[in-house]
Amino acid sequence: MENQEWWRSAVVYQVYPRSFADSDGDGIGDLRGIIGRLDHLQSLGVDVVWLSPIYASPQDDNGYDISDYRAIDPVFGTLHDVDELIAQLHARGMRLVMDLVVNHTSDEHPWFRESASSPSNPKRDWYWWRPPRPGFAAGEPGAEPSNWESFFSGSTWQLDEASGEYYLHLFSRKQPDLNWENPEVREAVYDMMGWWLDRGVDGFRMDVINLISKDPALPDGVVAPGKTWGDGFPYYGYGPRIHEFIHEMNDVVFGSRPGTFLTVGEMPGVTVEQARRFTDPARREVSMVFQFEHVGLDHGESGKWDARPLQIIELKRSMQRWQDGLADVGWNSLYWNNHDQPRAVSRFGDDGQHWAASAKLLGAILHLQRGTPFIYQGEEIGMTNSPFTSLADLRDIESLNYLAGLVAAGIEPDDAMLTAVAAATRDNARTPMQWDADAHGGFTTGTPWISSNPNHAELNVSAQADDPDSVLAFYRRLIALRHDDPLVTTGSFTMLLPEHDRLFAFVREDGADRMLVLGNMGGDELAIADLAVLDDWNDSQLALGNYPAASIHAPLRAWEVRVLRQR
Ligand code: ISL
Repeated sequence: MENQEWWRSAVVYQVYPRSFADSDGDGIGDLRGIIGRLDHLQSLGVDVVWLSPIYASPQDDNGYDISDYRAIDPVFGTLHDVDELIAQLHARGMRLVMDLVVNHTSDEHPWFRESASSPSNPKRDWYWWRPPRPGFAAGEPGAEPSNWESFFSGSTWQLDEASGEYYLHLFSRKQPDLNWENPEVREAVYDMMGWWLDRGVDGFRMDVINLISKDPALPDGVVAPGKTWGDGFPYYGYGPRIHEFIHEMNDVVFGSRPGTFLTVGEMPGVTVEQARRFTDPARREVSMVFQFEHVGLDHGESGKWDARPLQIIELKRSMQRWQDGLADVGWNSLYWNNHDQPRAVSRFGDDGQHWAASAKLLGAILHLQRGTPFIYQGEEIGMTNSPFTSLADLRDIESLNYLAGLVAAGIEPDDAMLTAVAAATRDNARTPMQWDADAHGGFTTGTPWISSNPNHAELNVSAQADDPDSVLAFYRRLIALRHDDPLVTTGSFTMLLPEHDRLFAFVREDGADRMLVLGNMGGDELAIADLAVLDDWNDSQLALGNYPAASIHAPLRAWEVRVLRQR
């Protein structure tokens, strides 16, 4: 079991190729850039690299709109480069997981081009085509076949003038949704996955995989007060055939191949109960899911552009629910950051006075939970949000569509709105990786596609690489702890003091073998001497901390995390 489920003791590192390292000076990161930086990943100690999409793409959504699954976009390199990356990773004992984006393709994919060419084309049914709503003429407001709102603002339906029919796109209009009801679609996807596995990749991170099964009746959703469009999520978020499709994929693609692959289902809106089913090994669906509950806790009533302060008690409650829910069956993924989220140290920590301590604390209270941790590029050096000050700084389609939608509705974005977008935009995750103090943080010798964070002059890999007190050194220790101490993988999880609004504390346990993690989530000292839970930890050792050792009853300093070990 240990070997079969190797990913339980692994740490995954996500590379966003566009922003990682540019080898040819065109301002866009590429595969040769990644190959040139493998020493960094190896010295960090990660086991798996997950690459965001590098396939041929018009780049409407930075590669999450694929026009050829078996070709590499020239801005990133060639298939030969991928083969070399796989070989070099494997030679260093690391694995490669590819992004699999099969809820939708690009509208420039030949499948969609054929599908759109005529209603009688054999591939018509590979996508979701529908006539206008009865009683409405094509193009008339209200003629959309359902009232669903796109993740990227506006309707999920785009009119095709030529045929007078609409096609479904849950994301941008250049990302038409594949029709998984059609067995030919599924076969084509499974075939393509096999092609990549046969090339040597070790698994897939599956983009919005919980959205692939839609209720074929496409019913209208509830329109919330003040909204134009309805919520289609109940009809595609956990559709009627979702388990069947994911199980079938597992069976067809992985069933006939030796070895164990890592499969990570990215599932916005998934519940703990659903996640138990998806990750129950007996059902053979996915190794783990990426859920979004904890990164939604600072969203206000109208969503991510309407932020509210994180309540630490709510964060603890959410994490505890996921830990408890997947304790006996299934498995958790653990993350703060990915390419869609603002930087955790700015969002949940303190990117000012206590930047380093809070970055380390966030790392420790996440990595020492039960599950597989994911590090997003730059998190290991505590990269922060960027000071976006004008619209011209932004690149992300989600942010740009949102602002365009406001303008279309007659609302001129004011400073408060721009500040809210700057704090929440996905672009915060996408500024160039900060390698050194050179221009653009050493990311490119050209002009980067998105400006680098001005703090690259001080905050970079090279400044931290040899400093034993750096955030980077702390992340190395955290990863080593997981590899050296089986309790981190196997121990049970118990949240302590759930109603304490500043202390994040939990125990990992296997009989007398125990670990206590105490984290002070704030900039003021926190007295803990009178906490009864400490009484039976007197003979413990400090396994890891972000301050010089102190007695276990000493107050926790600003953003201090203390990891105690007892055997
Ligand atoms: O990014 C989000 C909110 O800011 C999410 O709603 C996100 O769109 C959702 O989690 C799905 O994300 C994935 O699929 C998208 C792509 O744009 C994201 O980058 C990807 O991670 C469509 O392929």
